[in-house]
Amino acid sequence: MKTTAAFAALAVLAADGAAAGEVTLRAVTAFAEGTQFSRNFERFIEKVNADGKGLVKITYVGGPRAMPPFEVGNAVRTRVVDIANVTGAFVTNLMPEADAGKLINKPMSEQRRNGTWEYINQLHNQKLNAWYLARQFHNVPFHIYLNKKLDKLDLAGLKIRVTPVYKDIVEALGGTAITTAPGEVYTALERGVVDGYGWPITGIFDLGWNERTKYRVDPGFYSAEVSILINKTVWDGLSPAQQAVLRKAADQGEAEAAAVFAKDNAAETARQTRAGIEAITFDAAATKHYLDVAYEAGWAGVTRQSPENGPKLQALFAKAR
Ligand code: 173
Repeated sequence: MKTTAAFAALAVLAADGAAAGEVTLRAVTAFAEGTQFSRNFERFIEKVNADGKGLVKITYVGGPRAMPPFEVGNAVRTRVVDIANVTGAFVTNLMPEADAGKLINKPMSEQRRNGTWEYINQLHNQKLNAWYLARQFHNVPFHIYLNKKLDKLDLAGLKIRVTPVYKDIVEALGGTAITTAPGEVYTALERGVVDGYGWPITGIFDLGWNERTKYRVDPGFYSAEVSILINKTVWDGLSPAQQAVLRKAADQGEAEAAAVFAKDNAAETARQTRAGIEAITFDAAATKHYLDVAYEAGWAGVTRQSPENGPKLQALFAKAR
């Protein structure tokens, strides 16, 4: 409590000085520092700090060692921190629809043109008191990784580590879903508490999970979504020049995403093969069934969590295709 109050007091002091001079924003990431899904944010911070001299500066508090990933949404909402790198699956306690980000796999330039960004931003405003500054990562599919071989698409009897991203697909395929933060996956694999886990195509080597992984189910499905959120009160209090510094760094990250991630996806797939991780594949009909189950279960899950906004998001995303 004490720490939280102290964090908040500092943040208020810092941001209220905004228009006058240089504002300092405190940042956290929901992913381990220096790993795949934080590096983009670390580049963003570097750019803001380079371009923003005298206007805006970001202090990087760090990752899950500083704050548990599932608490990051609330920390932005209550201004315990000012700005965060986080995925929708970690903030569903406040915004159930946030998990739908995994189901839209379109460049942000397109989402900003066709109203998708605006709609999602409004939801963030209302539910998280946050401004949806940038989405990074698209075309970075999720996979189910296993330590037991499958001869058909059936997870019955298997315990799979999930977040909201994979819960519906794992259960639709008969598996037992066990929710954990990424920081608990290695130990869960080591102790045999789980037989596998969901994760994107990239990043397992950063976490050492390759040592505990035998198989990857192909193809991948959906796309990783990791976004930069800033407390809305803080955002509204910034001057146009300060906002422009953040905007420019965010735009650069979004624009670079496609090329950078396509390269990373290919490199990490090859690296998994070299590390002895075997792809489990199925024939065309079973593969189609797998993807159909993934998307049907995914949308059904979003609509179950948010009967009001689920169908609206689905319609918007269909338009984006
Ligand atoms: O923890 C997760 O598996 C998860 O939900 C996620 C989401 C985006 C990127 C990486 C992991």
